[in-house]
Amino acid sequence: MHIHKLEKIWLTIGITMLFVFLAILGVSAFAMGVKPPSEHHHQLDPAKVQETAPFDNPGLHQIGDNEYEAVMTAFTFGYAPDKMEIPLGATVNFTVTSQDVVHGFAIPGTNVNMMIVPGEVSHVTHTFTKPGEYLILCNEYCGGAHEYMKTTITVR
Ligand SMILES: [Cu+2]
Repeated sequence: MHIHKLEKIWLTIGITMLFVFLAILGVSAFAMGVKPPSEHHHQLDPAKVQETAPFDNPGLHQIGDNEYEAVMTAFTFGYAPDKMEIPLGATVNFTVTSQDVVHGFAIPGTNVNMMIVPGEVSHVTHTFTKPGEYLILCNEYCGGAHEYMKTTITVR
């Protein structure tokens, strides 16, 4: 079998690159101890969300002059608490977790848009300067009734 000179050069470069990459991977994994973050410690147990502070006391809590903390839990397929009333002009710090799978937390028309990961607590802050009904919806596919996963907050 005849192999063209240029093909031999390209085969040599390709095989050399493969071994260089495998050597880098091997040295970083076995000699330098680089590994995936599998020992990451979760902030809370998703199965015990209702017993874990601050999620044992969900809802809107005043924490300052016109500043509130909204403690919420996402679940298939909704949010707790279901409805909230926010005073006009208030700055709201949302503290949200999930008790089952990954959910979204987005308020269309604002820059509130975050992923809610079970075991983790997500934070976002927004100041509501316009009165009205605000929709909170899930924008991470989370199961059969994902498209019905929503709630509303009223600013007045
Ligand atoms: Cu969801």
